[in-house]
Amino acid sequence: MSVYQFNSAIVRAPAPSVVKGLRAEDHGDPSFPGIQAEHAAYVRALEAHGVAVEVLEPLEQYPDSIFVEDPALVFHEGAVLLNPGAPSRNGEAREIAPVLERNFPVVLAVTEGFVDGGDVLVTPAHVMIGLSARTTRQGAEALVTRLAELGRSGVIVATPADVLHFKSDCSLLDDATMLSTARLAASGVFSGFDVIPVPDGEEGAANALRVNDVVFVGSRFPKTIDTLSRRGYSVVPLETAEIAKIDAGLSCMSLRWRR
Ligand code: CIR
Repeated sequence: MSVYQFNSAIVRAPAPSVVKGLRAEDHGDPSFPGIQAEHAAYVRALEAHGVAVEVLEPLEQYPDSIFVEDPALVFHEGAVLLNPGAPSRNGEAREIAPVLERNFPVVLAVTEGFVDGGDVLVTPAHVMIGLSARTTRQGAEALVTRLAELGRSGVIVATPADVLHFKSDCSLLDDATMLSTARLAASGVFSGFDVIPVPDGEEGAANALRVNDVVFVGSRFPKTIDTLSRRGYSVVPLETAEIAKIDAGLSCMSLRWRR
């Protein structure tokens, strides 16, 4: 079973406070109806491709809580509660803990250091953990230990400077192929993979999402869509212009696993 075969997902509906979500550079607040529309289309796309989606209640006190990928990591065999590195997001782990308890036979936790799920890339051989402004070495080492308890191998890698999350710059397209920005691929971290570089100027497209037989890609990135289509991938373009204003892409809005 490939690591991108999913039949279950958890998402969280956006609260009005999402327009105040964290961002590295301010290009103006996103629109709430715009984010709702992008989120709804994302949920529909998951469902259309064979994924049963549980939609959690919005959390007004946590503007970024729509990005459920960051406080947890999930697998068929169990879940890991993470420890988000942004102070305004740290409480999201406590909010999602009961949801994990309800869905997974085993729930482990990272309690030392900090880890955001956006820095965690699951590949067939290893779980890659990118050190970043959100993920500390202590947190990454704790996650490697938790992963070993689940029978998985974790490797700690670097995230390019000034990039929010490791997965802001890459996504797994199939068992052997990685979509990556040139800046991340240049680090050599994907040796052993066939790397498809995202075209210049479309760096934001690197956070795509393989789901079963399709790849979700931001519809703002025509060159990437063309490249992947020519390589034989079945691309589902999704609007991301509003969530991009708060530094988000397509992996961050769900936790996905094979139940
Ligand atoms: C944040 O800065 O935490 C949010 N505004 C964006 C989180 C995106 N998460 C992800 O890529 N996994």
